[in-house]
Amino acid sequence: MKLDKATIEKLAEHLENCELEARDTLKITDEHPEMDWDDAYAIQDEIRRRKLARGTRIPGLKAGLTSFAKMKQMGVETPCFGFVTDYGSVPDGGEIRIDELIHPKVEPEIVFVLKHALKGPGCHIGSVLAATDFVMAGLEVIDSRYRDFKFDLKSVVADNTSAARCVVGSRIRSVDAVDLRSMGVVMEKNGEIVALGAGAAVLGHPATAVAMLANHVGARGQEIPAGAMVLSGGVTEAVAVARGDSINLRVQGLGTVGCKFV
Ligand code: 0L1
Ligand code: MG
Repeated sequence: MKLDKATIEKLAEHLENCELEARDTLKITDEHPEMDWDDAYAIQDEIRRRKLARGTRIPGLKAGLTSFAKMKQMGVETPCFGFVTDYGSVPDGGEIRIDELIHPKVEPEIVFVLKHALKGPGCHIGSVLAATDFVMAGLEVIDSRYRDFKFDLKSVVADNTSAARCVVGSRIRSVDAVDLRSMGVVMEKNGEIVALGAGAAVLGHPATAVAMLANHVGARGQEIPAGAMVLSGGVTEAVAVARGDSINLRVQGLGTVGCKFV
């Protein structure tokens, strides 16, 4: 690690305030170019600690930058990992207030809910499928706190991988009732198709992203707990939204999920 505890706490407070006040900022590596990956995750962990201390619940974890399209867009080869909050979880068909966000984008996700805890090292697709209770369709609203999306991956990790809101559908399916690789995904904005994909766009199989997350948290002495939901990552590129937009996602075998920006 290159940053001391006080700097990590200061950066976490700054990024969390930007999130809570819907205020943007310059990327933190501008002032701290020496920052390493452990620092980036330590800042994210400190944001999480601050929220837990205030009574926020963390219903799940997320993998980000898992689709080949998004990795190409960001020029990276590895996913990143973050967490989702109770106040960020919106009911299916619910409203999301645009004035609580900076420059939101929406992406389609396949969401896993675990019946058994998962902890790396050594997790693979099989471990994930065996530990999964059911899968659901989901929308993730990402909202990078960085001005004009000028960021690098370490800054994004520190900023809890741009996590902002998520919506999950109500149709649940066991993993053997759907084909997670070939399942089609169609996302519409105001009735127009804006993104199309298939489960395999997420690292060849969305369970791979969950296995990578389990190996990531395992390397840090943690686990994905039983009952947690895991957002396996955007199947397509994220789509920008504005006040008045309605998003509807259809995932083959998993029904629909939607939200409206007000
Ligand atoms: O969920 C994700 O794929 C994280 C994306 C982080 C970068 C961005 O805000 O576009
Ligand atoms: Mg995502």
